[in-house]
Amino acid sequence: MARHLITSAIPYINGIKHLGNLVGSQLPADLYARFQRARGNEVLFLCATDEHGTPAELAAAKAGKPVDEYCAEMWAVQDEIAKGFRMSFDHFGRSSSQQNRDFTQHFAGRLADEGLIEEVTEQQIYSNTDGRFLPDRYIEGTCPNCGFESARGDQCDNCTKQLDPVDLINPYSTISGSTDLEMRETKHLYLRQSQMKDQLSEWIESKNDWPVLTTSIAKKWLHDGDGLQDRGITRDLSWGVPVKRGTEDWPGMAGKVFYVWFDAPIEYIACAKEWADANGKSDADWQRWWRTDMGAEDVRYTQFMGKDNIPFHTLSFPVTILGSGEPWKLVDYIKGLNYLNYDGGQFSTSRGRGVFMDQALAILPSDYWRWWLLSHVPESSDSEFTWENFQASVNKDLADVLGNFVSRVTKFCRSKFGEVVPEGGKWGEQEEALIAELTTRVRAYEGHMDAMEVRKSASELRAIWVAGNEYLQTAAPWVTFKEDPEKAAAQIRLALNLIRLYAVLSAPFIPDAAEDLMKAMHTEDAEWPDDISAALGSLAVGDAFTVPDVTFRKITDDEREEWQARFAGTRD
Ligand code: B3M
Ligand code: ZN
Repeated sequence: MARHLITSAIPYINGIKHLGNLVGSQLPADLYARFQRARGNEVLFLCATDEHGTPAELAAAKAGKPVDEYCAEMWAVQDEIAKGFRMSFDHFGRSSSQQNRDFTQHFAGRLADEGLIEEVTEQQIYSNTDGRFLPDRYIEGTCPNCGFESARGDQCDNCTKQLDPVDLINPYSTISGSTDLEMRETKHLYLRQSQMKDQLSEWIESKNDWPVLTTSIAKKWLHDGDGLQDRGITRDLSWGVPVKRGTEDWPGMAGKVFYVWFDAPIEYIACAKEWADANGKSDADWQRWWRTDMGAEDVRYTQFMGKDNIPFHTLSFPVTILGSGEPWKLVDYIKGLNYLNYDGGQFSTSRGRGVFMDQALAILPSDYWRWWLLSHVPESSDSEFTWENFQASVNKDLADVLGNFVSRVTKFCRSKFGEVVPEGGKWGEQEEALIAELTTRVRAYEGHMDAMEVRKSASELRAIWVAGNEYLQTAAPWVTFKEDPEKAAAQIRLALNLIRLYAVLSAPFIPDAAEDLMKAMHTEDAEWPDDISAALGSLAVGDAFTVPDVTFRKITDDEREEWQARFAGTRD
């Protein structure tokens, strides 16, 4: 039994996420976690909210709430919505947890002891109008790298370059819009990433099985221009993890906090401890996932994230854990995702453009969205959501292919044999051919799922559904029944078993429908079909079933038009 540690990038706390965010990390991570569990492997799947930094402060200010209260409320909202989309997290943590404070301060102390932290007195941008320093998102301006006009102080959304507020051209305060800015002296801690450049390069070079998207972004920031720069890891803010050296005060750093991108990835570790603490487990229980001296050397660790997050996960976070000199588990595989666009433009949280997770669930059950999003995941390039495409995929794949198969088989059986698996007849050539095809396809599906090739997995699964439909069409039990009812019984027995097989194979994509089908078939046998022929004998002669309600309904043209219009503008 293999052991999989799986983390999804932790979403910012500043509001409900849109479908682009969902498909950019949580959803493919959930697919993989569900698949690995279904194969009988041991999985620890973690996610959390990213609660520090300027995004949280700005959103709380906008909501007119104290930031800690705002975060607690939004965590509950995000948790509820994640459940709505059936995210199978073992724990949904919070980066503002005590555990994460402790780890963050611990790592800073270790890095300082290893000589990897430098104290720098520097000039930072201070807003006279706002009476404060303006780190990160408190300032915007033109990107010096690509010319994008609303680059944020910490990173350009357009070209993904990590920035320093002082790099911006024509900067202005995002609190007041003021350009009355000056440089003032302040002291900060810098992580000496440059010291670890060789070690990091070697590590990245060894990852030749990683997606090109991931390694190309990592190598770009390692080698391009001035290469790997040292990074400021503290800020003049009040919300965040207070700067400490381990448990000791850090001289000259009172009143400052760690930079959000320093503590956020550490939450992957802290979240494992939160999970253990919340479930009455011991330290050894989480350490066996994270400490190579405690059993984590045989864990396979996979991270999922959007491409804008790749530099932090391939460079900054590895520097933090490698630099600590302690035996922490390093990531084995990074699945980087591109962007999903919305109807001719970008999804945008700040502009409220696109469909947000709560809105999506209000109009259709999560499986409809999961199927479309995963089968159109922005894997090798950006992809686009359009209502036409959504309607077409749902109606064809889910309603016509899978749903229709289930409905025809169960209803036909009920009318001719009753709601039990019928007796009689034997499998012939057609059945053997189907089993051979399914065996090939299921092995291919497993291969793609293991490799996190999400689109290929979805199309293989669709092909597996189609194979059943084609079998039904050619076997035509409704015709066979007239001359040879025994043969029709054998055909329907196989087709009923296919429904169970489909439920097991499809559960990582559409868990609710899979569960409904299992219930309709009155079975709890969720065993993975290592042997297709044997798997098609799971439901035995005489076993009862119930004709299920409509598994997937079609989206009408009227609905499509209505939703298209409703989501054309921006959310208020
Ligand atoms: N919160 C950015 C995002 O939500 C950031 C990810 C942190 S992962 C440690 O896309
Ligand atoms: Zn840029």
